[in-house]
Amino acid sequence: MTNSFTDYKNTDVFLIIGANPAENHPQVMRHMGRAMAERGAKVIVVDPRFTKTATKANIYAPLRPGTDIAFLYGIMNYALENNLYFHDYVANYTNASYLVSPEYALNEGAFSGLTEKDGKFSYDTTSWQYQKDGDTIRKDPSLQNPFCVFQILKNQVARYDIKTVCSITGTPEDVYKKVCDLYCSTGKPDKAGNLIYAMGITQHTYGSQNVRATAMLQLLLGNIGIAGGGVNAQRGESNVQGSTDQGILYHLLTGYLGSPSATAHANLQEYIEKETPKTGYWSNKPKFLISMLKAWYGDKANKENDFCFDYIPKHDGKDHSHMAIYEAMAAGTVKGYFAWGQNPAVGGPNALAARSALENLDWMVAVDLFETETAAFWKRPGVNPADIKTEVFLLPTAFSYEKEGTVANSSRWIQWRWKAVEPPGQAKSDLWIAYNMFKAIRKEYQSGGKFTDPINNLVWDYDMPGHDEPDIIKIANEMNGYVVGDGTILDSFAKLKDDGTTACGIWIYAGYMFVDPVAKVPASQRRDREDKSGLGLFPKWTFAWPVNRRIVYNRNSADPSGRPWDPKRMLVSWDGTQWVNNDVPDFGFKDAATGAFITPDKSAVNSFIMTTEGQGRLFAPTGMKDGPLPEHYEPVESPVKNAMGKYQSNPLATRYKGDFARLAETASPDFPYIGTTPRLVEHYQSGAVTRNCPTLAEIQPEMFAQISLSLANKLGVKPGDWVLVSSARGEIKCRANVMPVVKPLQVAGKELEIVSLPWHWGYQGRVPGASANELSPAVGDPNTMIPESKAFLVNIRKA
Ligand SMILES: Nc1nc2c(c(=O)[nH]1)N[C@H]1C(S)=C(S)[C@@H](COP(=O)(O)OP(=O)(O)OC[C@H]3O[C@@H](n4cnc5c(=O)[nH]c(N)nc54)[C@H](O)[C@@H]3O)O[C@H]1N2
Ligand SMILES: Nc1nc2c(c(=O)[nH]1)N[C@H]1C(S)=C(S)[C@@H](COP(=O)(O)OP(=O)(O)OC[C@H]3O[C@@H](n4cnc5c(=O)[nH]c(N)nc54)[C@H](O)[C@@H]3O)O[C@H]1N2
Ligand SMILES: [Mo]
Repeated sequence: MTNSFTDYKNTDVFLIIGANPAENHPQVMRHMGRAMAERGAKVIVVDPRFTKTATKANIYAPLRPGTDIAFLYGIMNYALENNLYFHDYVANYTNASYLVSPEYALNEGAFSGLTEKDGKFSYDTTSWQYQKDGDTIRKDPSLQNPFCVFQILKNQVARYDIKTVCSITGTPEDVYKKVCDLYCSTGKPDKAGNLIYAMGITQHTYGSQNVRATAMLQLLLGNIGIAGGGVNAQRGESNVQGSTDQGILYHLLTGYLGSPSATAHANLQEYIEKETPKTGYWSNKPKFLISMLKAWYGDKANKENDFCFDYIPKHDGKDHSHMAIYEAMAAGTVKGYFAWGQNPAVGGPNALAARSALENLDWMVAVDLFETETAAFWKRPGVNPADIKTEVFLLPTAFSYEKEGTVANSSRWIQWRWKAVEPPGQAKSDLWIAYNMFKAIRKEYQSGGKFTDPINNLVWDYDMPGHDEPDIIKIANEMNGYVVGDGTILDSFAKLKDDGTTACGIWIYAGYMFVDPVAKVPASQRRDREDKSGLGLFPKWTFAWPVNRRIVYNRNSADPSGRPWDPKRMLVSWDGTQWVNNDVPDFGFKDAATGAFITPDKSAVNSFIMTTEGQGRLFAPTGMKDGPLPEHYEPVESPVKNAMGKYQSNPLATRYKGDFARLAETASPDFPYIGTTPRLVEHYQSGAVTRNCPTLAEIQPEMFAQISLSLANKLGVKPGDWVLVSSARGEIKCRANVMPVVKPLQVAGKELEIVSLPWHWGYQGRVPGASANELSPAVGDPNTMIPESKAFLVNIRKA
C-alpha cells in the first residue's frame, strides 16, 4: 500500500474495487467506519457480488468479472470530459506533458510493436519510448501536442464512454454515472479518494494492467501521496508482504532487486551497467546489491572477486513461476519439491492436473502444521498409494504464536512478534528447520561436489550456545544492515555504500532493528501510540519501510512551491526557508553533507523518486510486458466476444502445456456461466488451518456454489440441494446456496449468470469438501503469472 490502514480515517471517498475487506481484512471496516462516522466519508463498492462490504456502501456497482479496465477507463474518461481531474497535479507531477514516439499506436486493440513467433506474442517496445533531444525528454507543458501522453490517454479512454462501458461490464448506467460523479469529486485539492483493491483486480490475465488502471485514475485525481488517498492493495497471507520484500519470488533478490541473468550479466560490472538507471532513486542500486552480497558472503566478498557476484544463481529468462513449475513437474523435469507453508493441491489452478503432476516427483517435503492435501496427495481419493513412487516427508512446524520474528503487513509495517507458547510435539520453527537444513547441506558439500564455494562460503554463524534455536536477533540485524568495520547497526539505507564497507540483507528494511533512543528497543519492537499530527501516522509504532515513512510519494501532497494542497492534511510543507514535516519526506529535502534545506523547485520535478523520470506514469514506456497503457480484453474463458478490438484475450497471456492446456472456447454452449472464486471470513485460503479448527469447521462446514434466485429457478434447484459444477478441467459436487448476493447481469443484450465458488475445501481436515480449483484454468498474467482465478467458464446442474 502507498498509505496505511490507520490513514483510512482521512478518506473522503472510498473506491473498493475487487476487494471484500468485511470478510478478508476485517480491520479495514473499523478504520473505514471511523471515516464514515467522523467525516461523513462515502463508500463505493465495485464487485460482481453484493458482498458484506457492499452492505455498508453508499453505492454498490455490480460488474461482470474481468471488466475492471473498462470500468476504470470510463471514470477517467468522465473526469477528462467534464474537467473533473486535478489539472495542476497532473501537469506538474505526472508524465502527461511528455511526448511519445510518433510511431506509437493502438491498432485494433493491440499496441504498436506486437510480434508473433511460433504462436507466441511479444512486444518490441521501441515505439513506446519518449521523444528525446539527446538525453532530454521532449515535453509540451500545454498538454496539447497530439503525441503527448495527455492526448494519447484522452484518445485511449474516449472509446470508453458510459454506454460502451456498461454494455461490457453489465453495470446499470444510472448506477455507473453516480459512481463517476462521486469518485471524481475527489479530484480537488481538499478531497481525498482512497482506492482499495485486492484479488478481484489482480487474478486476471491482465491483472497487472488492472492495477495500472487503478494507479492512473488516482494520478488523474491527484490522490497519490496524500493523507486519506493512495492505491491500497489489501495484502494476503499475514506475511506475504514480508516474503516478497525478502526476495522469495524467483525473479527477484531482496528488496526488489532484479535477479541477475545468465546471458545478460556475465559479471557484477555488467549487471550494474545494464540494470542501474542514471536517474531516480534506483540509481543507488549498486549500494544495495553489494551490501547484500557482503551480508551473505562476509569477508569472502571483496572488490577483486566482484563481491562473490558469481555465487548467486542467474536466471535463464524463462518462466519459473508456480504454474511453470507444475508444468515442468508434469513433464518430469522437476524431480524434487518443497511445499513449504503452501498447499497447492487445493490452492493452485487446475488442481486435478496439479495433483497428478506431484506423482512424477522422486521426493517431496511438506513443511506444515498439518498433513495438508498436498502432503497427502499420494493417498488422495481415487488413487492407489502403491502406484505412486514419490517419497514424501512431513516436517511439523511451529505456528505463528509458537515462534518469534517479524511480520510485515499491508501498511509496510514490520512488526516484531514474541513467542506466546511452545510448539507441540516435534514441531520446530521454520527458522530452525531452514537453519539446520542448510548446515546439513553444507556438511555434504564439504566432501566435494560441483561449485561448492557458494555453499561453503555463505555466512551461517547464528548458533546460540545453550539454545536449540538459532540467534534470531543476529539474523535480524544482518537483514537490517551494519557497518562492516565495527558492526554498528544502520538507521537508514542512505548510509549504504558500494565499496564493501557496509552489509545489508534487505536495503528497504534498513532501520527496523535500529535501537530507538527513547524506547530503548529496536524500531520494530516499539509500541508507542503517539500521533502528534492527528493524521494517524503513528511514527513511533513499530517501523514502516522505507525509513519509517508512512505515506510514500508524499512530496505530491504539496504544490510545486511546497504549500500543502490541503493544509488539514499536511505531510510536508515548505515555510519559505525550511521544510516542516509530519511524515518522513519522500524526496531530497536536505543536503546530506551540509544539512542545508533543498528548495521545493528541485523536488517538484522529481516527486515520484522511484521512476527514472521522477514523475508519475500515466503512460508506461517500460516496466509492462503487455502494453504501455491498459486495454480491455476478455478473460481467456469468456461468454462474450471482445467488443473493443480484434484480440479476444490478452495476446501475451501465459498458457501452459499438457493437462494444463485444457480451456473452454469463447461462448462455449457447454459452459454457459461465469465461475468465480471468492473467500469467506470463516476460512483461510486452502483451509488447512481453519478446517482443522473445530469452531470454524462447525460454523462453515460445507463447500457450496452460490447462485442467483433466477438461476436456481431455471435449474430447479432449492437451497441446500446437491449440485454438480463442471468446467473444461473437471466436475465437483457441492451444495447449492441460493442468495441474491449474485444476480444476473445484462451484457450486450445477453443475460449472464455467475456461479460463485469459495475455494477453501479439499479432501483433508475435519470438514472435507470439493475444491473449486479443480475447475479453474491454468492461464496467467504475462507480468506476474498470477492465475485467472476470478473469471472462467462453468456449467451447473442439479445432482
Ligand atoms: N478470512 C480470510 N481472510 C483472508 C484470506 C482468506 O482466505 N480468508 N486470504 C488472504 C489472502 S492470501 C488474500 S490475497 C486476501 C484476498 O482478499 P480479497 O481480494 O478481498 O478476497 P477475494 O474474496 O478473493 O476477492 C475479493 C472480491 O473480488 C471480487 N471479484 C471477483 N472478480 C472480480 C472482478 O473481475 N472485478 C472486481 N472488481 N471484483 C471481482 C469477488 O467477488 C470478491 O468479493 O485476503 C486475505 N485474507
Ligand atoms: N481459485 C482460487 N485459487 C487461489 C486464490 C483465489 O482467490 N482463488 N487465491 C490465491 C492466493 S491470493 C494465494 S495467497 C494462494 C495461497 O495458496 P497457499 O499458500 O498454497 O495456501 P494456504 O492455505 O495459505 O497454505 C499455507 C499453508 O501453510 C501452513 N502454515 C501456516 N502457518 C505456517 C507456518 O508458520 N509455517 C509453515 N511452514 N506453514 C504454515 C498452513 O497449514 C497451510 O497448509 O492461493 C491462491 N489460490
Ligand atoms: Mo494471497
